[in-house]
Amino acid sequence: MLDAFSRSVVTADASTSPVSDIASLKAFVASGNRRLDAVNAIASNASCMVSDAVAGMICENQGLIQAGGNCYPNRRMAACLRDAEIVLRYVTYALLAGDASVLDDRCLNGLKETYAALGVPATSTVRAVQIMKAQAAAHIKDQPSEALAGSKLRIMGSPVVDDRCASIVAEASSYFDRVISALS
Ligand SMILES: CCC1=C(C)/C(=C/C2=NC(=C\c3[nH]c(/C=C4\NC(=O)[C@H](C)[C@H]4CC)c(C)c3CCC(=O)O)/C(CCC(=O)O)=C2C)NC1=O
Repeated sequence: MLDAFSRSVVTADASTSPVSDIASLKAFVASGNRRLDAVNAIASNASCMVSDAVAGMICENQGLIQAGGNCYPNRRMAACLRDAEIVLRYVTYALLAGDASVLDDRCLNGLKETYAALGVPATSTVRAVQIMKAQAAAHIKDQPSEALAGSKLRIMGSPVVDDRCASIVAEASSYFDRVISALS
């Protein structure tokens, strides 16, 4: 598992050169508090995000909870909720580290094959991950929509920078995209 610092050391070592991307590491340090706020925005809302994403996935495809569906019976429903939570947790680890290797090595490696063997439908999993991607962007920007969140609407109140945290939102989105492409 690597983070932004160990990644730059490993990359430099591979070409037997000194560490060269000091400027990007400097930016990583400078935006550290923003990164921690982003991780907190996801982690503090994780159980709400997971249950909403899986509920949304099922609303759109109710066969999942009927006999023969992969969220039926309750044992599979529980496994599905657990998996969505695992994925979200590893995305927060990658976001904290500024590197996708923890997500790749400990969560996504072999997941597509496991799902194929168990009959877990990839398209439905991808849909749940897409919903979590949208939720994460809203929470990092601290702009969850009233229409979608209803009575569960929660504003964190952490400082939001001018670009509404576009760069950290883009980075978080890239980790969700990584999950989606690993399963597709
Ligand atoms: C640390 C990383 C890690 C991951 C990612 C992981 C995933 C994982 N998900 C599994 C099962 C499962 N995963 C699902 C998930 C779903 N079913 C659906 O219809 C939805 C589309 C989806 C939820 C979004 C289900 C239903 C099972 C149980 C399948 C079965 O036993 O038939 C299994 C098989 C063993 C078990 O049931 O516990 C593994 C290994 N385990 C790990 O240790």
